[in-house]
Amino acid sequence: TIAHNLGFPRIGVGRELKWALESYWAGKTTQADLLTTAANLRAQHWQLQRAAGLEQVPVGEFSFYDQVLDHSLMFGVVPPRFGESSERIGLDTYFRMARGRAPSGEPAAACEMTKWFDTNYHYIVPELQPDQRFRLASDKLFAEVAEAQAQGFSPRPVLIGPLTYLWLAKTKGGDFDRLKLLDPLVGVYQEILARLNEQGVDWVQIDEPILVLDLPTEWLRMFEGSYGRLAGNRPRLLLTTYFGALEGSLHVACHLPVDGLHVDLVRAPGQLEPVLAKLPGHKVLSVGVVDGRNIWRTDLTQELDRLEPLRERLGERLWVAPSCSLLHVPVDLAREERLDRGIRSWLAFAAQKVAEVAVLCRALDQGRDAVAEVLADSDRAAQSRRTSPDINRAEVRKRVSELGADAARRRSSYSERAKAQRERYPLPLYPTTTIGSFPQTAELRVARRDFKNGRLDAASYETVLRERIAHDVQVQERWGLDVLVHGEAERNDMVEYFGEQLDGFAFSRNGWVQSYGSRCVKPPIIYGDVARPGPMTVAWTTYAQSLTERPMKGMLTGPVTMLQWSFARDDLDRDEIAMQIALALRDEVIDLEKAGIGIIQIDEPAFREGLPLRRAAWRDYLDWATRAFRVSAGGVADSTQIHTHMCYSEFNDIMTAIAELDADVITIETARSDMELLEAFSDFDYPNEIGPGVYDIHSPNVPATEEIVGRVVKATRSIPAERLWINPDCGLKTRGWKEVEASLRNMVGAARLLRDASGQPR
Ligand code: THG
Ligand code: ZN
Repeated sequence: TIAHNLGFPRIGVGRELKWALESYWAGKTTQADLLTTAANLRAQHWQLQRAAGLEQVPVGEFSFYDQVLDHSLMFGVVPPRFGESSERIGLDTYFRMARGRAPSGEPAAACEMTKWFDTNYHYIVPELQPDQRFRLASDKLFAEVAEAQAQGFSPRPVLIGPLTYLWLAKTKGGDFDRLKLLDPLVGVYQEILARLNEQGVDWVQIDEPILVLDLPTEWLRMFEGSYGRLAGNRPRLLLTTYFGALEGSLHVACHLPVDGLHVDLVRAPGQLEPVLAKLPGHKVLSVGVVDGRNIWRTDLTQELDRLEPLRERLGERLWVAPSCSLLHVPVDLAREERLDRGIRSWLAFAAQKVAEVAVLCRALDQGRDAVAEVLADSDRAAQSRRTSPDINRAEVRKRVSELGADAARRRSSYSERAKAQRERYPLPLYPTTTIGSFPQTAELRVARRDFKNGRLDAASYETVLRERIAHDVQVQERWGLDVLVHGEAERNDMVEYFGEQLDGFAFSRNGWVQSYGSRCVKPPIIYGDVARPGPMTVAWTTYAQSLTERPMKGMLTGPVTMLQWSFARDDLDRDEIAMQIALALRDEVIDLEKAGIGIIQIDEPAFREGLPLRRAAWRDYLDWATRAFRVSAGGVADSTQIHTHMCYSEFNDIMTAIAELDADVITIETARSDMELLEAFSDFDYPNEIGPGVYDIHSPNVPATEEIVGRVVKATRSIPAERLWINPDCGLKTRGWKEVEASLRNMVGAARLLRDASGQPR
């Protein structure tokens, strides 16, 4: 039985690639240094996979920034604004496309970035022109194949399939049918496969994850013809699907002229039987049984119970792998010495997952006795996880199960609440506020690091934070904002900060996962029932409120986002985990209210990205996600104003659910689309208050006052002025103080001009 892997994380266990990239971008190291680091990482990762027991290693999934961008380069898909005309496109053009700038060369607008299916990984969106030509424009893949061969590995190159590549792309310079470009694109695939064949490659992995989406028939129909053209001079092809079940694409996926099919049996175990019934007898079936999207250790005995009969049926045709690329999990658990020993025994990162795949295959080939010790260890871990008292807490379960319908409802309707809130806070027309975070200084980061390493005591750390908060409050008063924030000096990542204070969450020290480019996140691990041992934000918020007469907004991360950006337990349904978090937040909201905080924001930036890949599952998700938010917000009086914030969302699909959140105020990202996103809200007749972001915080540019006035005037065509707030697009944490001051002063200036023009008091 062949043990294999669809892709390995490239960032490095100590984030070596991140540091090498950032130092190259800063001009501190040369391209040769960067290439050396990359080659070392590849060699190290191939060795690790072979040592674990894999015969083939994935090659070409290593990327300096993003694997979709690698394909754009390989196909010569470089937008004209980058002025690239060389035969082979180099690394600096590549970085300019990703970042809008590079160590050498003129700046140009960076390519768009968006989420890879339902993950927290962001890819660079290919931009296709109506007359787009494709040509083989990079040798990176072939060079890496040769590199692996020279080191004695058996490389299995990884390609994104032509239909998935086109699906992920967007058209520029006119709205045209991308499928028209399929034919010429397939020509380049033929050329690539022929070259890999010449290199002596045996198998190529070709990823078509769009086969698990609700694919329009015109797309599904194109598979057969294009894969038909890939027959002939090429290595054998393993068609890989992941993140879901094939369903409507089942027939096509099973009958394409390729040599094997990979299916995700973690997300979609039910598809095994239908696939077995359809798959022709000469094809390899690769089963993804080790979870590539989560960090739980596989229960090997239980897995063998499922695999052994399969091995009987398929013989040598059965391959075993993780469910998807391991890009979405951290590198190596061996680095987590500080993690609680019990919890650690339940986990597996990429290095451990590869070893699990190999052990499963050995047991299938040589019998369970050959790996008896590993199985016994796995059994013990599974047993301890099932019975741990830290995981199952009766009082938490009881509280969730006894929740009545009332818990998810505010006491009165929005219009009545709005009256009570206006009485409590007589804010001017066009009230100004910010999303919550202010820039963090180098001093603050050093203090946090020292505090975490025990070099700075708690009292001194607190002093640093208090000074920072006082500063942030003072500048907001000076600049004339109406609703203030404390600036979040005490927080690193918005999910990590809350997770650290809740029971049921654990933290790795090095569990980094690439988010985009060199940027990583360290998702918390939700291992048990979630409960709040005590208030989490009340002290900081009330301290900030004590410094000003103006309303101070309390700042929380919502239940759906906490869940979405964590590694969640797989032994409890997501709706139930979300509800446990919602109840913890509800208590925090009530405590803030008791402490006199009358405006509380519950951020849900990941609300849209949690939407399932298949439409049939949307209703269920939106129901529980909405309910979780409402439970977290539902415990307060009419006069307490609940805000929420959502980033970069395709709102049209979810407008009903957004209205059902029933937040008094929602702030959203609209500046980059020049307020066009607001149309979804006006078409829907959104009933509550909205703060459409009036400038883009992702760019260092300072918006002019007139520009902001123009945007607000545009917004008043969609939303009545009485229900409009004025705020930036998103948090200000990643910006510099200078541009923040200039931008916010202009923003407040714009609000004053607009109030004057409306004849209202300022
Ligand atoms: N938190 C979490 N997930 C997220 C975001 C977040 N997913 C979506 C979006 N925001 C991703 N954006 C970013 C932006 C910046 C960084 C990571 C993801 C970032 N990371 C630091 C780095 O890689 O250097 C590490 C930060 C740290 O040291 O804690 O800058 O906001 N959970
Ligand atoms: Zn945002």
